[in-house]
Amino acid sequence: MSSQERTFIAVKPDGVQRGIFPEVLKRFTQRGFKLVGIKLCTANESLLRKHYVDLQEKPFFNSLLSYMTSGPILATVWEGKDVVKQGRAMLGATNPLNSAPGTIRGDFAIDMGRNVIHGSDSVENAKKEISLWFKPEELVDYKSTLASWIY
Ligand code: RTP
Repeated sequence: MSSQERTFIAVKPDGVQRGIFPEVLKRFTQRGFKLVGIKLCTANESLLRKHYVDLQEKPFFNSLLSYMTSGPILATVWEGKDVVKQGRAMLGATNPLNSAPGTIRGDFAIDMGRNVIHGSDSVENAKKEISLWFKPEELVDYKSTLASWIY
């Protein structure tokens, strides 16, 4: 299992405006994952149509676009073993009513249409999403100087 696996985690506009983003950074950092990219940005419709290409036909697609363009998003990239799957587990189920306590959505989200955070659902989608949201020069490569087992 590669310790250089990467995932794309985005704190959605409600998560930024409600001040939940420091908690997200804290949880991923404490879990031992390495932050290799971070920026506060606003997403335009064309980027979101690419990001959510699989959901274009869904009845909630327009409200999803309005939600995701309603304010800044904190876009981040994290690196570490199994980070895609582990990250999804840390997020919790899409619908906060089904998200376990202790997960980010289970602890902070109120409803499905404002569920605080996005995380890539596969290694392949993570690669696509990272290249959609970040330029290669916005990502950093570095190794822990503390120990070889720390990312
Ligand atoms: P995400 O991509 O944001 O991490 O969420 P996900 O994989 O857990 O869920 P997905 O099915 O990809 O849906 C993307 C986002 O669309 C909104 N949504 N609303 N029925 C609804 O009203 C509905 N279903 C999904 C949520 O914000 C979800 O995170």
